[in-house]
Amino acid sequence: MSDCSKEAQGFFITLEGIEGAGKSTAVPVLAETARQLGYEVEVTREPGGGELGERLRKIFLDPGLMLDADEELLLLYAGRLDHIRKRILPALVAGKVLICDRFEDSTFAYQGGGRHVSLDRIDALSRWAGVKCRPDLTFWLDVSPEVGAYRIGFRDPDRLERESPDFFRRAREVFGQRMNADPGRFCRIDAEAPLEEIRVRLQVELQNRLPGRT
Ligand code: Z5A
Repeated sequence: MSDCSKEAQGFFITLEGIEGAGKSTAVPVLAETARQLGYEVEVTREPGGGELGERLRKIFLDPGLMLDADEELLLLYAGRLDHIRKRILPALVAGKVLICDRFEDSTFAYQGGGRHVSLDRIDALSRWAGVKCRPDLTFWLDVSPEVGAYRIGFRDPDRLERESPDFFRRAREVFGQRMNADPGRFCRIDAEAPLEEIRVRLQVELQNRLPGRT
């Protein structure tokens, strides 16, 4: 775990990608693999994770509300601080593998890329909020907006899912930029591949990257 806390001995994994990329499908595969490697595993998500974050998630995704980008950012960081203090740090200090379905890269992709907030401004907010947790490993499940939208087409869209394909194209672009800026942390998975292929790739990548347990 980078910079989260000196005592944090755990391993922080995040999953990122646009809607319908298959993050929720991948989480149990990673959790099971880490358990088989002898780790205690905790699974969480953003927006959400902590009590405050889960309440704010309902507001954040409510299609009946109009929120501008700054209001979104402040909601996200309020929930994130609570999540870090009450769930992420304690799990990492306890030496667990913590798997989080979305984290800060999503903010840069959606509020930055999608909503056109300058990435420097988001960076400044993150610093102001004192977010020092950096994932050890980020799986970017990369899918086109068309395939992603098709996969989730059957359900009632939440507030973000009502955005245009261009919004998701910009978000996808930012995930790519963040991977290029920090290639050691990211593992890109072709999320349009068959599920079984993705499952095997996730298992192999995790086995290669999780520090051995003695
Ligand atoms: N958001 C934000 O704006 N800023 C932030 O800082 C954060 C979040 C943290 C909620 O996230 C929204 O919050 C999200 C970004 C925003 N909005 N959007 N869009 P979420 O993670 O809770 O919601 P989501 O991204 O919309 O998740 P999702 O649509 O459920 O996607 P997923 O978890 O990646 O996909 P899935 O549920 O695993 O799979 C979807 C379907 O595709 C399902 O039927 C699977 O069986 C199928 N699937 C998955 N993989 C495959 C493959 N390989 N082949 C065929 N079918 C597949």
